[in-house]
Amino acid sequence: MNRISKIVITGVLVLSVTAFANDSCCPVSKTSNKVATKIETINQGKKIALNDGNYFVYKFSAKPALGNTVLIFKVFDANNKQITPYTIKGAASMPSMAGAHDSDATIFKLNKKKDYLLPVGVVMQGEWVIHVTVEKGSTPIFKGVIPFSV
Ligand SMILES: [Cu+2]
Repeated sequence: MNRISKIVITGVLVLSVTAFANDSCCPVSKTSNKVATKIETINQGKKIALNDGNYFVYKFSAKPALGNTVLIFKVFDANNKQITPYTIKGAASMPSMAGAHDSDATIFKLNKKKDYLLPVGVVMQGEWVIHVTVEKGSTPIFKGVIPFSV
């Protein structure tokens, strides 16, 4: 093998390795719009990864009790900057009382602090769930369920 072809081959290898490295460094590209295929049970205060490299955390405004409580979502990019690129929807229900007090999927409202807020009306004691969907454009990139008891 002469010197020139060695250089050319090395160059091609370096290029392909670089391309591969880029892929493996960022498996979730900013432009991916992958539809969520499962429903994850998510915990208050934990970082929950989205499939585009961003993440969110949630909490309740206060420990859920009879009456109104507010579910608060905060979304961050990979640099921990708070962002608001999504439509987030939530629907509360009691699994043991199918249909009895299910709320329709409601869009979280943004406040000035860039928090996503969803008021949740708790009308009786027992086990509740809130099904949440994070939509990017019209693609549901995340589906989760938040169980809580009152
Ligand atoms: Cu009930």
